[in-house]
Amino acid sequence: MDKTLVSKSKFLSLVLRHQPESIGLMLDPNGWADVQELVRLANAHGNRITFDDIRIIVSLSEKQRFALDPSGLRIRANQGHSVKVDLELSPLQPPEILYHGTATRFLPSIHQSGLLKGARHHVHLSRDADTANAVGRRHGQPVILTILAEDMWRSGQMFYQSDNGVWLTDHVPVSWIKFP
Ligand code: HQG
Repeated sequence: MDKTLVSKSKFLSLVLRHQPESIGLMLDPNGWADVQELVRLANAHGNRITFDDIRIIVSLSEKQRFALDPSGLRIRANQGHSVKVDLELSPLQPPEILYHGTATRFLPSIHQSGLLKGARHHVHLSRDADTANAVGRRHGQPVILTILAEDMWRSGQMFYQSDNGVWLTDHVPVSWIKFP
């Protein structure tokens, strides 16, 4: 994706996950926005974007950050929200092991409180260590934590999977984390 599209994609993340009100956009209770309205409001606020840009970003995003509904008229972010939306995720049994990438500077605090969801709806976990490493690198010197997900699930903790395959849970207590 070229630089212009990357910055347009970041703008979509901002308005569909965190600050729809920054352009006066309304998300429905399940996080959907009307694409035409999004385009109109974005341009009215100086963020140049077209319907075609959106279609290209949705299809090129390697992480499938966004989804268009079957009609193609509505769009939402698949995960990562800080605004309150109900993605209607169904609880699901996780694989035995999941990974969480973080930065070494967060380790003392994680040792104390486990993994916290912070501003997001959930703690984000990955199926593979490479993805976790890339997620951790965004915050500093990366470190990969191994999560005993299936045991945690058997103990009664809920897991969900977003439409783009990210594993989600509320909180990972220290007892289910294997530190390197
Ligand atoms: C850390 C991206 C101190 C946590 C990625 C992380 C992901 C703690 C940071 C998605 C802590 C939060 C989410 C504790 C957790 N003490 N630090 N007790 N518990 N942390 O960005 O998981 O590109 O909110 O380890 O690919 O990094 O946006 O979460 O380092 O899927 O589509 O607090 O964002 O996706 O950072 O990333 P974030 P994340 P997108």
